[in-house]
Amino acid sequence: MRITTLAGGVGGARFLRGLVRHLDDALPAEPHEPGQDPARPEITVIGNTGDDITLYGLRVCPDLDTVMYTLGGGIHEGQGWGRDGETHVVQEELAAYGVEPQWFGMGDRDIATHVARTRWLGQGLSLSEVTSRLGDRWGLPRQGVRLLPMTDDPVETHVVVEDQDAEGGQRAMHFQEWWVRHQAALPAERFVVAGMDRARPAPGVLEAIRTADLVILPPSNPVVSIGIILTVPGVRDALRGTRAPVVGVSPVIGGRPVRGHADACLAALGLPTTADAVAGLYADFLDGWLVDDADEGASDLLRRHRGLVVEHRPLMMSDVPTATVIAGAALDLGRRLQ
Ligand code: GDP
Ligand code: FO1
Ligand code: CA
Repeated sequence: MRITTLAGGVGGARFLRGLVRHLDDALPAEPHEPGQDPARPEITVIGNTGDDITLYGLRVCPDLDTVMYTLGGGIHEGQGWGRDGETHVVQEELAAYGVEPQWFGMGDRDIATHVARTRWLGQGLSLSEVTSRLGDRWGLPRQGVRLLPMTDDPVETHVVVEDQDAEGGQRAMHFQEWWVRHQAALPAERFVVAGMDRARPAPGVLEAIRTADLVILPPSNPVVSIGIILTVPGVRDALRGTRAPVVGVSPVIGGRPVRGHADACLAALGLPTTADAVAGLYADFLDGWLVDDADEGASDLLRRHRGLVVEHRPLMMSDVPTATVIAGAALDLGRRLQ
């Protein structure tokens, strides 16, 4: 069985860890050669690279790294991003030299990932090749996971905000500056992805969607994670055209974004923070939609107007076991829609 997922950072990564755990639990107990067990489903993760940024000359890919560290057991659990057991000597030394920016926290262990990535990119490897190399260290292949960047071409999400002092009354800043430095408090007018006009999907991305047995959208940010992946040329068409059922898990619980600033992102599109509004963004390819019990009321509307199969259950991923149960429910819904 081939499962293809689209993923941002923390929400996507926690769901994927649950998915891997659920599939592991379903495997027979006898030992088997790694990669030899035909019963183990292959999971392809198409990761968002719109968050990527170059800082201190290093290429940083936050969402790819969050997925990689979470699956590899190296994530800072409390934060949801970055490395566990982290120290910050390098950034303190950079601060002593007055090197900016200091608003983006980069730990020493994390920096090693960015140094390795930047070095390999400089040697001519594609981002896909680099991501595969980094993922080997974290045991992704052993878990049946193939992590692909959505594109090998450098792209960056920028946020257009109002600024009376700027020409035209607007200015654009990197997504990370808006999200981390300004905590998404400056109302966003729109999101633009620099470089997307020249971007192509990374090798294997469209094929993974077209040939999947099941496509799952984890509870990732619908605008700046999944929404950005959907703007990669060909991705949306592949989702519309795939024979696989497409099942999504709502990132909104009880009208709240759970964590992060998805509400500010939806507001930029003129949308409320509801499970219904998120499903609307995927309406042209979505077959099944899991909402939280708290949003059950909205599901009637979704069923009647969009012909979606909507089911409800608790969707808070409080720990690995709960994420495992949620991933199992998404898989189960997908299997029933096949
Ligand atoms: P980011 O890149 O780190 O912001 O992570 P993602 O884009 O993958 O996911 C962020 C989204 O995950 C947030 O907008 C939340 O709405 C959603 N989210 C986070 N934790 C949970 C959870 O426990 N349950 C559900 N259903 N959604 C969650
Ligand atoms: N998020 C923050 O809120 N503050 C930070 O200083 C920060 C640093 C950081 C460093 C590496 C990394 O992989 C992720 C980091 N994040 C940080 C999360 C980052 O903003 C992600 O892009 C989130 O996925 C937001 O969508
Ligand atoms: Ca992100």
